[in-house]
Amino acid sequence: MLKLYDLAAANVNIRFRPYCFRVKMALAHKKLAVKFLPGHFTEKKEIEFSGKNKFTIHIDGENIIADSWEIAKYLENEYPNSTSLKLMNGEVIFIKFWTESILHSELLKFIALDIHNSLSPKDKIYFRISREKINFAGQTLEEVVLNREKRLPHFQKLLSSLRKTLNQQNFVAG
Ligand SMILES: N[C@@H](CCC(=O)N[C@@H](CS)C(=O)NCC(=O)O)C(=O)O
Repeated sequence: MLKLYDLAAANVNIRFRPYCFRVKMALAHKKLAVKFLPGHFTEKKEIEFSGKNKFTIHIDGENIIADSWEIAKYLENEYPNSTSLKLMNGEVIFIKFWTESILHSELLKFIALDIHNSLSPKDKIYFRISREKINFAGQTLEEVVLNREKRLPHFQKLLSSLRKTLNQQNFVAG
């Protein structure tokens, strides 16, 4: 059985991390069954065996693969008879980079405090300190989400090409 470590909130049924979602979508696309193992920001001991300090970690028997893109490549190579992820298609690469450089950071400006509030007490401290420093140049999470309703139209505009694409076809990649 394939296994995937997946970051979780205080309630382990709440999973919110985008890179883990990518792998879940890839596994679903390839119709591969997987067991999800919940992880936490401050409990990285669980994934020490992988030599990495970030989720996403995927286990397939003896094989341990880290990083969502590497996992996708691995799944393509190891499971060639299931539906292809078409990783080399231009639009897939474009979506990967657009998501990482634009979508994630813009979305985080809306939901950072909600993520924080859903975490366990220890994870809350870690998330606040790391995100305020790394993602928001010292702004507090509360300052970051301030006036988010007013910023919504701008964010919706950023999504307009996606929206138009999905009005025309069921999936971004056709
Ligand atoms: N490039 C990696 C990024 C992995 C990543 O950023 N994982 C997040 C969860 S989605 C994480 O583990 N963060 C832990 C931390 O910030 O301490 C991938 O594609 O999997």
